[in-house]
Amino acid sequence: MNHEYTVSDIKVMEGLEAVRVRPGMYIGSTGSRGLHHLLWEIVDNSVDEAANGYADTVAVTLERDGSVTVEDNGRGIPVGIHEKLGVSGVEVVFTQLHAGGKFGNDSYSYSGGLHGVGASVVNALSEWVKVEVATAGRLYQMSFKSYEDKDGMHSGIPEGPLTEVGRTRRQGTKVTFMPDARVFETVEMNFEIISRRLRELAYLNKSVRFKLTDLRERGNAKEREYYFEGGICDFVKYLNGDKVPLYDEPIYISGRKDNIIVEIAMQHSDGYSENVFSYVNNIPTTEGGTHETGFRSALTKVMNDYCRRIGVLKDKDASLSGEDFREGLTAVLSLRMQNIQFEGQTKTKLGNTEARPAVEAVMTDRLPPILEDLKNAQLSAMIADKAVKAAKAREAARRAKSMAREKSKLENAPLVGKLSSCTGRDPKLNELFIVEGDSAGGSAKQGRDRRFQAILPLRGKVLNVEKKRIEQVLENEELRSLITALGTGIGEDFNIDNLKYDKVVILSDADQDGGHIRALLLTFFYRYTKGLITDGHVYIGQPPLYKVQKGDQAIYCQDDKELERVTKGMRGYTLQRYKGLGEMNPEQLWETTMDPKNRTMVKVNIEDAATVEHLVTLLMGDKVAPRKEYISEFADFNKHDSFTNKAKLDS
Ligand code: TSJ
Repeated sequence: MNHEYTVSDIKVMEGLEAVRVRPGMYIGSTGSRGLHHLLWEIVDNSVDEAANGYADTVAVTLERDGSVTVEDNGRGIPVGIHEKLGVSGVEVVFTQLHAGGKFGNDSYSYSGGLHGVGASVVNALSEWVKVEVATAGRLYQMSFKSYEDKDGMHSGIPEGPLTEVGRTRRQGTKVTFMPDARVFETVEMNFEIISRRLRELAYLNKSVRFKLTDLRERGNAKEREYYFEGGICDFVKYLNGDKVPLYDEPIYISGRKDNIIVEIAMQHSDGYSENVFSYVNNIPTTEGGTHETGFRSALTKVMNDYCRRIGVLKDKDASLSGEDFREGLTAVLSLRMQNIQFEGQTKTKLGNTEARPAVEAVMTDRLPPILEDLKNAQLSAMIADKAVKAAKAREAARRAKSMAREKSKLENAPLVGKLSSCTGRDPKLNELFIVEGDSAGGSAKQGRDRRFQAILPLRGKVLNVEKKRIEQVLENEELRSLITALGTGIGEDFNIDNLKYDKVVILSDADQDGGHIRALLLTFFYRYTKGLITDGHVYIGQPPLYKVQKGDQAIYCQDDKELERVTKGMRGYTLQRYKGLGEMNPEQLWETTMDPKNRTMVKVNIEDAATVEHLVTLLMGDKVAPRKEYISEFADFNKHDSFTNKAKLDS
């Protein structure tokens, strides 16, 4: 770490050509994800510079012509001539694959890791790149271009060497790139995705200012700025923003062990769910891993010790379980370390064994004095008290659960009575439609293909599980019939292998009520059967909003935009607007919404757990005021409902 970077440290491995041939190998995909990956590659460099204390501002601009600019006020990419290659550092960074300290073992970099393939990959996959470096009073420029001629494709070719173009008082690096439309299926960057990630980075890198400007729409520039002096403490407050915290300020712990930097912020609320968001080198570790394990085990140990010391637990008492201390806990865990290894299905699980003892050491070292601090007496008592209550509730829940199991055995028949099951027995082919309202349920029952489609009609509102412990969930009839139909069990008992349907489709009206029911169901899935969502089994049916009839021909439209397109220049048609699913007859419902050949369904996909979490608590939590605000902000619950926007749904 205490190593001065020089231009010759940059390692040189292979030519740029490989990148064009197999873009997926370098950036994952050539879809929207891969496109944004280009931006993260560049942003990572600026974040590194800021994390090392040399820059405090990172600005992203979506330019009018579709190019993207990233600018920081750091030291500037080295402009000196590389010893072995004989060209400037800037040229090396943009033309040599795997150039950059990140790939050396004595790397200075803490960011990237998942990204970290470097600026050369961005250059290879861009039509052109322009670089400006301002350093030591001088401004330098260089540009690169990709083109095709009789010899084939040439990518990322310098248009000339790095050139000094004048004097400047500024300092920093500015890179503009034009993603190549010949490579990407889409070259349209998404303002919300970028905004969300920059906000996250701002939380994870306190006191660094992140700016986003969107100039693409003429006369309608959009701007966002993120800056959090409190870092991950502010993140926790934001996540808990709609809950009732048990104490005002999050607990903040930081330390370093064996070259691993550990930062933790945590705060309990009066809710029941546990929400731990972890990151390594700014990368979300959605599947958890060794660092989270260390956090949980240390929290349990330290808190039990504390409870014994203050007499909440007596000698004869059994220790409280970890989950008791995590009831209502929101925590953000951020590590910085080298040579990170990812595991798990989506490669978002930290595998480094050394991370666990490092987190444990920092927690065991720093948490006790905070608990013991007289100023924090109330905080400590609140946590202990909450855990004791949680333990009692857990015991009650265990009893209720086994009762519910017994009960459900007895009442199995009436419970699944509401479900119209399908005749086919292959779960891989079967679909469960959860339909709002009895009349729509009736139409769906008649209209479906009973060989593989089952219907579960919902009467009235679904229980808001966000405000309930598991025993109340198990007492709710509506949810019990759903749980029985799914076959997977819930919570700790959840087992995806027992899922009876490949697709679980929510079918609700395209109005506010329908949106609410959908949000309630998604909340239930999110809290109790998360695997259904992460494995991609949950869908949202998209019934049409309009029917355009001309003669004996009918065209269905999903939304106003489609209606406009379809009816443009058309005359002499009749228009029907469906107020709800109930207005459709069985044939129409089949044709438009259920028939796999015609229907559009949107798959629910949790990409951004922190945002979904925030959203779930915002929509379902105790505080009403922010929820109202949110609902009016997203009043159009039809297609662009909150989950569509925030959790990112893809067709
Ligand atoms: F991706 C990129 F390489 F194109 C890029 C790099 C893009 C952007 C917007 C910024 C950067 C960048 C690189 N910002 N700051 C730096 N800093 C360095 O590369 C740097 C400067 C000086 C020294 C040194 O040891 O003197 C070391 C480094 C890594």
